[in-house]
Amino acid sequence: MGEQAKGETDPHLGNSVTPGSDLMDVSLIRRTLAVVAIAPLALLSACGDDAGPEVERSYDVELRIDDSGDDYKFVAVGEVPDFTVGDEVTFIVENTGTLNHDFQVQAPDGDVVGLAPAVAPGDSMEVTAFLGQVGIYRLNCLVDDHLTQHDMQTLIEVAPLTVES
Ligand SMILES: [Cu+2]
Repeated sequence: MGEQAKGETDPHLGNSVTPGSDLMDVSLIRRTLAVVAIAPLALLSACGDDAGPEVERSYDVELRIDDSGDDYKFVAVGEVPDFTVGDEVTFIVENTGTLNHDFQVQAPDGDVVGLAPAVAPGDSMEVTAFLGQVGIYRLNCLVDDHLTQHDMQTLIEVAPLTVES
């Protein structure tokens, strides 16, 4: 005991310049570090152009299985709303068909933003999804070959926010 480690001073101390950073990044980082050094997440959201995922309105949409002979199709009960970015939608899907179905909400970029496990005929499922992107969302059923063979997919279009008049 008592023997101390020798020769382990760090030769890199004081020489930690990161190569490859462009000047704008460096000055931005320096400035923001001084302000929010402890809260990188706050920094991220503060820098977002679109104010991040904020719920503009919430509503339910009821769906059921098509009863006109196509058991592999979700249809809306009543009027289809004008889906708009920022909407938080609770899809209530009643399995009025004769097969098990599940329900997946897929965003335009491919991310899955909602998923309900399969339910038997007569049961219903509920998924709340935040529609944070403009574009085509896909409502899929992933049970067996429902999507791959029977194209059990309903598309909804999410429109940009418009200025209220
Ligand atoms: Cu299905």
